[in-house]
Amino acid sequence: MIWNEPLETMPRSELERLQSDRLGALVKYVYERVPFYRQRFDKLGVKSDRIQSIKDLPQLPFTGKNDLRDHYPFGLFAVPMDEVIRLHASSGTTGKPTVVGYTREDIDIWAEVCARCFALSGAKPGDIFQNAYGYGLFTGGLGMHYGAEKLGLNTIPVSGGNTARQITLLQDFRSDIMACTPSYSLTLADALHSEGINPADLAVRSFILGAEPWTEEMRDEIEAVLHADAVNIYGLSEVIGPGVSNECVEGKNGMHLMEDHFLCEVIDPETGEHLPTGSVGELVITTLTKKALPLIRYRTGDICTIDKDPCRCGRTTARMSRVLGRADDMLIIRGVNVFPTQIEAAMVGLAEISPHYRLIVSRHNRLDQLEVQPEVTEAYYQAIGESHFSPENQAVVELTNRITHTLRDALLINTKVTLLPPGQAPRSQGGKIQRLTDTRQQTSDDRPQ
Ligand code: DLL
Repeated sequence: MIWNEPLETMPRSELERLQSDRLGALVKYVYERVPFYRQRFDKLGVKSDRIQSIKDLPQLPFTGKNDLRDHYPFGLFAVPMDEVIRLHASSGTTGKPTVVGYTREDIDIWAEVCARCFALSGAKPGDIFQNAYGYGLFTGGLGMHYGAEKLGLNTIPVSGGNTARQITLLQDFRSDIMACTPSYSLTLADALHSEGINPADLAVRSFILGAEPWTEEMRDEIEAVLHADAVNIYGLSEVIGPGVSNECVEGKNGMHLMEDHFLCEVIDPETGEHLPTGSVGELVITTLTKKALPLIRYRTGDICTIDKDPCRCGRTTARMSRVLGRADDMLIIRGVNVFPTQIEAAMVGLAEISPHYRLIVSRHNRLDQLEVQPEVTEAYYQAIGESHFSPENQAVVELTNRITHTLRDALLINTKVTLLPPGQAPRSQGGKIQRLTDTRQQTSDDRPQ
């Protein structure tokens, strides 16, 4: 089922005309209403009435997460607060979160794009839908909720976690569709297994999985253990929340972008150059219809490709690949966003350690683990004595524990800390320093035994 057939199967030439019209109106809208954009356009000499086609897009400036932070909390809003009916915020750990606002019209658009996602995932009106994305400031729960109601699903707002209750609902309500993070679907599979429940006896046809990176290998595993389709959904708070794109269950070969609302391009993350269709690069999104927080060329930081070839499901919308990585260095550890700069900032006051460190992210028993390896100072190393510098040494244990607590307070997640002798952490070779090793894509310990 295609939820909005006229818009989702529109010939590309017509779609591009619609996008051009909307882009022209948007540029005038933000110039008139958002001082930040007026100043940026003026500085760059962008004349808002000259932007009339999507071909003009590269002339426009980018917007970044920092711009939202610099105008915290509501400084980029384009409408007065009495027109804003909802606020959400991104899952920042320390510092200021990114705040996003919605007018009534924005909420309707959000419900519309999420309704399309459900149809893409194989849901039909009347299906029972178990929504295991978190309700709250996170956009996952409420975003999916409104889309589900719009499509006409029996919506269960169970929210995230509480696996025993999720299983009870799956069994007693016989949910047809479930939405959660991909890693949680595996936790659920484990719990079903240990309860002796055969997932094939449940009614779920489709799991709608997103909000964090996952792989084709994980899909194979999830589909095999849960006896259901696993489809990918993508989105980000700044742009709307879930609903930017979603795979079709027929193809499962890239996520259909809601291109009448979101104008998407791929750029070179280093140079900012707009890249031809099919290139790997950073996804940049211009919101074509949002009223409260319209964004021009928002840099998502997500690396992907875009494919405009026709899809067998009949939709004409372009498809984005899985998120292949992050352009910046933000890590998502068990759903919490962590920036290496936060780790540095937390450790900077500790006299015993040098500014050099290594980060290792891995996955054990399906849980992400962040290991921080700070290097101790030469003075500390000499004071302990080279031959006594070992994880068992009492002083090393004390310092390790102290750093672990400091990091937990700063990041709100548990990390493993291992001290390195002087000179062992990576140094810049002239270019960008590579402090991070992320083995999550390669580890096989989260595969079925
Ligand atoms: O995660 C919105 C969402 C909720 C999407 C529920 C899908 C389902 P944020 O918390 O702002 O919003 O995080 C956005 O999460 O820039 C990506 O890096 C990552 N992300 C989201 N979906 C996917 C996905 C929500 N399917 C950030 N694959 C984005 C990989 C994803 N990464």
